[in-house]
Amino acid sequence: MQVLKAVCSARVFVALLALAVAVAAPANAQQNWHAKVGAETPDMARQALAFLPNELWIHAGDSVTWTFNSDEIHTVSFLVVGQAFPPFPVGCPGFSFGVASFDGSTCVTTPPTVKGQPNFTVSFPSAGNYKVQCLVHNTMNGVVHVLDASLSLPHNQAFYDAEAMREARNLLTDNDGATSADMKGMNGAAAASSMKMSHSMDSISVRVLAEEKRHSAISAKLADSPGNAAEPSTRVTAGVGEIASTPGGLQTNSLVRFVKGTVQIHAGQTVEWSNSDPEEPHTITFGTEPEDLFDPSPNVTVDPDGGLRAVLNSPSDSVHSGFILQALDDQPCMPVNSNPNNSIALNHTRFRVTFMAPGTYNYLCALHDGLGMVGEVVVVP
Ligand SMILES: [Cu+2]
Repeated sequence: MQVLKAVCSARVFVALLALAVAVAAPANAQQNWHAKVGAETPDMARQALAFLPNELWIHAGDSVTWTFNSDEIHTVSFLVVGQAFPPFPVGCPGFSFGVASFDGSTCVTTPPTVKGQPNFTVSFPSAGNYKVQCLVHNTMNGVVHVLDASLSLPHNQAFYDAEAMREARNLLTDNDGATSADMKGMNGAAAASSMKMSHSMDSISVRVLAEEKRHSAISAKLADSPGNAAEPSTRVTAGVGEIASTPGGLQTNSLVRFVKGTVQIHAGQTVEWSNSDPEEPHTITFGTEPEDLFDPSPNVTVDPDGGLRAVLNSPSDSVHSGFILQALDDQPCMPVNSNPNNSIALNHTRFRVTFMAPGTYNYLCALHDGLGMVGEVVVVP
């Protein structure tokens, strides 16, 4: 009984102490929280398309400051329930700069932003659960839980800082098994650092290896049948990615590189590029970049299987694949999207080019060459 009394009075003491602390630091003091937008390896090849962390618990009246942290563009956007998902160049329409307030009634978004550009601070006056979304990357989102000021919060800023680092590391070390030697645009030190982080047997590497295996089986079959010069002799993976999830929402990692993108072939042979990234579109662009990056150049045709095709007669020729990308997935109970440019498995994800003349053909992704996404086709007689 004495013990119980002692425990009880200790509890009362702790409770009184907690009350004293609560009085000393009023629950309604407004706090400013911090989170990051995106992360990347030093060579920019691996991109974490993610809010880091992507789940926060704060009090009504608090604010959150998001710092942009990658050379890939992102937005911090809070949309209104029921509004049409806006294209990122359009915004809400319109954009907020520097500071904004969100209570669920009026859309707020930054313009597309990269590392080194101004932070974005959003204050949340009302309790509620608010989804944060990147308008550039559909599979990049999170949630801010805004609690009444009388409730206690589960985590402090130190927890969120550690969580951001942990999530970024998990996304950036998800290696597809490719080495720096497989990719142009990987410089020595940066390549070494990303190699150090690699672990070879994760699901992405399995995916790439499986695809390579399938390809070599096809090649063996084609070699038996004559007259298939238009069939690809060489295949290049134009980007690889993977969608991950926390309880707060989706995060995506993308390898923004042409894997084994420097290839040598004979005149008359064909190279096929294919995109294995669920989120990032890429282009395969030779020569002059067109104004319209989204659509293929006029010298591109469509194969019966939906793959795109072109023929280059000289290293000075230009051709642009347009966006090679996976479509967004269809949602249960929503109308299935019949637009072939925006329904799953019906997008152009492959580009085939036949090279007629010897020479060196340099190419790039018109969207990501700034991140180092370039390659080279050497055509020998
Ligand atoms: Cu790209």
